[in-house]
Amino acid sequence: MDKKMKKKEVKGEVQAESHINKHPVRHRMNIGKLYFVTTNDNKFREVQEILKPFGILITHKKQDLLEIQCRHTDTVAQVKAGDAYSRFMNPVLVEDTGIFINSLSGFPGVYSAYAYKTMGLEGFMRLMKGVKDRSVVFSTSVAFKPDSHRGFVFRGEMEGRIAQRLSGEHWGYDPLFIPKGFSKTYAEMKPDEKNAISHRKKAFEAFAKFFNEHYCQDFRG
Ligand code: ITT
Repeated sequence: MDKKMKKKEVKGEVQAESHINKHPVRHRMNIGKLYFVTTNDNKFREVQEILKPFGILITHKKQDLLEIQCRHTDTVAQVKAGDAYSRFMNPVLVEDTGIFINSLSGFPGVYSAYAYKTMGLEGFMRLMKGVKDRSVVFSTSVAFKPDSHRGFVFRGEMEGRIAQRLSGEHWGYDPLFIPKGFSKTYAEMKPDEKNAISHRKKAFEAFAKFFNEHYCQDFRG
């Protein structure tokens, strides 16, 4: 990555790193369709809306991807992107999201999907009963892999707290997460309200700026 890009990204809340090699992106290129690979329809819906104002169209590919065990969503997303690229042989976008509860030493973190399926939100409510420190970070890492030898990761985070009771009817962890500066859960917000402030919005906005600066917008979604 060139110095200019690094400096610019470090200033923001998100990271943009080439993990696969250190060559800067030198040329604009027409990348055709951009595949967003996820099994989660809610993610796709949100990301589609977040990218619209940037003129970026995505094509949904529903595919389970390799998810390794490690401590950081950046690494999980990077490996998912490698797997997605080798399956589709096309520029891909993937993401990995985790909710990190401070009083539980970051649990469930990268195991958020597993914990959600096994304990459910009621399980989390039981775990957090009587716990004073309810602070939590929602984190999304987006990995963009335009070709076989480059890869970029962008992260967006939103601090908040675990609600005393579940509220609202959105998907996933939304009914228990109250973002910092608000008194309602993500699930009680309208979709565009959540999209304006969310962890996902921050991560994809960073991706979108990078993409529009370094890659041609001439693709068909
Ligand atoms: P893919 O890996 O196929 O993209 P997934 O749903 O398995 O889809 P993650 O592993 O990234 O995605 O998600 C971890 C968990 O967090 C999972 O249970 C999601 O439903 C949940 N989740 C992710 N983003 C969320 C959000 O914005 N609000 C609420 N829950 C979310």
